[in-house]
Amino acid sequence: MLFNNKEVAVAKGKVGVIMGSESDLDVIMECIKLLKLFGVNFEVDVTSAHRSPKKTHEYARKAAQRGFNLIIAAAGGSAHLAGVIAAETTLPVIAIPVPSGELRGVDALLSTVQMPKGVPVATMGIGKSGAANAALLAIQILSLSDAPLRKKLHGFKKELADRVSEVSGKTKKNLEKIIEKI
Ligand code: RP5
Repeated sequence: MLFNNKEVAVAKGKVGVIMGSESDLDVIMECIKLLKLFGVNFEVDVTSAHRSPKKTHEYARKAAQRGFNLIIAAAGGSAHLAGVIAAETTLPVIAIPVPSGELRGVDALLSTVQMPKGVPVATMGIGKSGAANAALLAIQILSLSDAPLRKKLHGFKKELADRVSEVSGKTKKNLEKIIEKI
């Protein structure tokens, strides 16, 4: 089972994972867990488009020369982290809108997804599922030039499908029992 596989070889590419605040970590762990599971190299950092703009610009400018193949940027509030990074690099940027404050991530989603023409950001869904999908999208991009990683993705997909079959089999039996009693 891929989910329990501890012996994963290290993939070729490297991902930069950044978050706007340490308070985003709980959500970002869903991303980090999957990157680790697939054996992808990554580096984590905290930088904010609003609170540490200089560091954020510097990070974006140096990302390619530091060997990153793509950046995953997570932020909440009126999130601008992914957009600011995308403005300064040609690397693909994947955004995770983090739920925080009164609007619970809808603010972060909207401020990230509707980028101006010319500066794309691949925006995931809000929160933990978005964080997991950010990792998977990054892995899919890296797998274009990494056959062993692609093989792991096929295994992952098969596992997802097997689980649905298992659960749907049980649900079907339960439903049949309930219908019989009606
Ligand atoms: C954003 O503001 C961060 O990404 C975080 O999601 C949100 C709240 O940050 P803290 O006030 O918890 O540091 O910049």
